[in-house]
Amino acid sequence: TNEYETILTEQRGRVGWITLNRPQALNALNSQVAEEVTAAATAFDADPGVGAIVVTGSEKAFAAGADIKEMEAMSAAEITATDHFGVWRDFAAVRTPVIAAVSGFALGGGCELAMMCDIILAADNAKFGQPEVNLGVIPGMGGTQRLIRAVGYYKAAELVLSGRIIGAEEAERAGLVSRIVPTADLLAEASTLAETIASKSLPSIIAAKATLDAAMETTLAVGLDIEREAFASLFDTVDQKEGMAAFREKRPPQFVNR
Ligand code: CO8
Repeated sequence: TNEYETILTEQRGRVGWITLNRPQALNALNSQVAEEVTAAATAFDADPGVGAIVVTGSEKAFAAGADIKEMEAMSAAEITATDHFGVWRDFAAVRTPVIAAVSGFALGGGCELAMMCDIILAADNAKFGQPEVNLGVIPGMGGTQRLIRAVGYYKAAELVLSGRIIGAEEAERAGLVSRIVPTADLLAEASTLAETIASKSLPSIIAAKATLDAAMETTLAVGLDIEREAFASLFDTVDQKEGMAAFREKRPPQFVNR
């Protein structure tokens, strides 16, 4: 399909693909990209035929940040009044698991977009950082908050305060990245992972993501309550009975996603 100008979208089996496509600006995230990525992700989210989403860029750049040229002349009042980039809240609220397949630069808003996803797969050439202090500003799409939750206060503080850019290995050691794969294999690995997730029962996957998300927001006691309730609710699904019967009968389950 090509209803968008700054991204490419495609559904392959039960996986929705969103490819950032502004090569002339290293996929810098302007307002149009924000709106199109969010619209595409929201549409995939609403489609029960989609069980996982992959967001990726080019080999050189996942995304080199928010669009500096678009922001440069803005005033504080304008950023606030237009809720510049508030649309990303709707992207982060997507209930379907989203995999960021990162090759090349994931800087500033690019790193923040990756962190709005549930899983970050890195190509061995991936580079992550929050270089906003080099521009006289700070991260504005979640970088100070999500990076701390991902890598802990001290690592995040060093990166946000210095603007230092890290490679895939350091990002993996820090826990930002779940796995590093050879650059040439990134899309195939992302595809296999997304297909694996999309092959599970959708209600269980949606409940798992919602419960994982809750852990980012709340205390252990409240999070355990949320988990217990979500766990119990799944025993009303056809797929729970099927999954457990299939185990007992030593055969693969046939999930119907309800
Ligand atoms: N915005 C706009 N254009 C960009 C951006 C960007 N973030 N990054 C690269 N480009 C453009 C370049 O201007 C250049 O365009 P042109 O050919 O017209 O001059 C083209 O992409 C290619 O870039 P380079 O020639 O610079 O490529 P190099 O390979 O030499 O360098 C780098 C690659 C190192 C990635 C370099 O481009 C760079 O440093 N980019 C900026 C990285 C950065 O600072 N990112 C943070 C941006 S600020 C941010 O993300 C804040 C988020 C919060 C916003 C929330 C708002 C509410």
